[in-house]
Amino acid sequence: FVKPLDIPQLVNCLESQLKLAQSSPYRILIVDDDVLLARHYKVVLEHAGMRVELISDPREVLEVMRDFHPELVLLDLHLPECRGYEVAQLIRLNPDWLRVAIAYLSSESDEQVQANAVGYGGEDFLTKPISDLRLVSAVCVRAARSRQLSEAIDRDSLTGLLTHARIKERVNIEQQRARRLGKPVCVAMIDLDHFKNVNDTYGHAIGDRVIRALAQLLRQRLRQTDSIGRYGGEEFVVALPECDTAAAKLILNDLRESFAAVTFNASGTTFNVSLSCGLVSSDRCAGGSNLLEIADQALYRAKAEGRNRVCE
Ligand code: GH3
Ligand code: MG
Ligand code: MG
Ligand code: MG
Repeated sequence: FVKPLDIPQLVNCLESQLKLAQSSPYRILIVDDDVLLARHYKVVLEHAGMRVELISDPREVLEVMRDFHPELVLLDLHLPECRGYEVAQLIRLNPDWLRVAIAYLSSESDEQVQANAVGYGGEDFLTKPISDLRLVSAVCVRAARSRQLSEAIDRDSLTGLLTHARIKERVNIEQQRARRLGKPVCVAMIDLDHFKNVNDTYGHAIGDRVIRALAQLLRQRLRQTDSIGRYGGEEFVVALPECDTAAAKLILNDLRESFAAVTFNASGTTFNVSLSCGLVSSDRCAGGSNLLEIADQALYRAKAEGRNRVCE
């Protein structure tokens, strides 16, 4: 029997962390051979809105991590085949899991043993017995931190837009979703015109300011459901789901004109920068087409035809 948690009391101190979890619950992996106790933890954490996987055999850890993508691993120290710190060490060997938080949860009370375990890669040592409230708050705070870090890693540091890898992934996901829904996704590749001149004339710092200005304009103008990424130095990719070519062309031409009208100040003068854009809609291509490649070809045509234009 699990007594319901005093959620209002929790929410007071965990408000921002719980808010983060509303869109998608935190994923917690518990590795513990004390199945009864671990099941209790699972129920408690699920009651607080998290998703929990439970394993008692440490040999399953890597496989479950690959499928479940936990944000926090709660590790027992004394396991049948090995020690929890060996599992932590194994997880830390794989750079794909840098963003996963690891905390021990064990009845081990020897401080030297605890310190050694933390030295192997777990960040923290929680001790059993642990109250439900303490468990939820400890797990929630660590999972939230892990998610915040993870989201930061996926963002380009100059612009805050999605990184190259993440926008490529988004384009693929949207392409599959478009096929399922029978509604097209439009993908645009945008590149600043004669940007080398901007850097050469006004310096790199001013060039950076221009890149940030375009990022800001894209964020302002596009919908919450659109994806925006910095694909390369002065190249951007946007994915516009549930949008046909005609609508996308209007949006992008509007953006193009707005950006060309932005006046930048540097070295006592003013200047403007234009952009070129290549556009493709998934409903004009075969199923497995590489939309980014086709958008890039359209961008090449926009450059060849004189720049400051949108081509399909
Ligand atoms: P085009 O109209 O054909 O695109 O000409 P361009 O000069 O814009 O094209 P090119 O690809 O030759 O040059 C892009 C320039 O963008 C070269 C590089 O120095 C600059 N660049 C790339 N990344 C950054 C960045 O992060 N900051 C700044 N300031 N410049 C960058
Ligand atoms: Mg144990
Ligand atoms: Mg350029
Ligand atoms: Mg370029």
